[in-house]
Amino acid sequence: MNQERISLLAQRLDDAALYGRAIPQFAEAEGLSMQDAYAVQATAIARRLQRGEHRTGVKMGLTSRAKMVQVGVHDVIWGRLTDAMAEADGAPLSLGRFVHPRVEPELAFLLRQPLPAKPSMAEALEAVAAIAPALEIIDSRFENFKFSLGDVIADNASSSGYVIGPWHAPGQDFSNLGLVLSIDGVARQVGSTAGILGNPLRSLVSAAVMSAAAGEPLQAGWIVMAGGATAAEPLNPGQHVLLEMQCLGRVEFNTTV
Ligand code: 0L1
Ligand code: MG
Repeated sequence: MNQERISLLAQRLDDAALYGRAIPQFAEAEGLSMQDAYAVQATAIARRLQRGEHRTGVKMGLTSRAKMVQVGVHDVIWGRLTDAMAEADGAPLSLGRFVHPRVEPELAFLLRQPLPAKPSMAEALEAVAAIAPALEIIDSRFENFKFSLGDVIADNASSSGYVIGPWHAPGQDFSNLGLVLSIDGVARQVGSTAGILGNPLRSLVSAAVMSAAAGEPLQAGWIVMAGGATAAEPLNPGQHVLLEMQCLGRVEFNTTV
């Protein structure tokens, strides 16, 4: 696909995110390859960076069976994070800018050094400065939250916002920590960090491989969101959203219109 077409699709997605308006799927009609889809994603992110946003890291998507089943797409994917997506722990979150937001429980990594293109699990762990419980706000720009693999890759893996809880040294075993996602005091998702590829560290290794292959190796100071440990829950105004994670504590926000 030529760069002109890629730029047009990137603009369509970028506008949909900017104005909170859903658009029809396009991957099938456009004959989008995986490579094209990641090129659309990169071009849409470049538009954000041109507007003054800064790159903060990487998000991994569809890293758990629960997530794959929920959206009917069965491949691990990745997307790019910027500072405009970061929301403060405990702060109100206005839903006005989203199309049909959902929230999911994750584990976040903070890197203290760059990662090689194909790190071992030990090398990946060595690069981690801290880990934290985290909430990802996802929002497909496609109508009815329906998409194919190519669509969702182009749409930056539905990336929309992220909230990071308290950081902890990575000295403890975080491969199987229990977690509960509650909305308005009612447990809506119960799971474990083991839901993320059996061990969230595997997701960090995949992030290193995939982003290095795209010419953007993981950097010191970047955040890597490991992916949803459970299915995502829909968000509506007036909710209190809380993630409690064994050993790592809590992260929360309140939704407003
Ligand atoms: O973070 C994710 O797993 C999202 C990947 C894209 C699919 C979705 O929107 O749930
Ligand atoms: Mg996610």
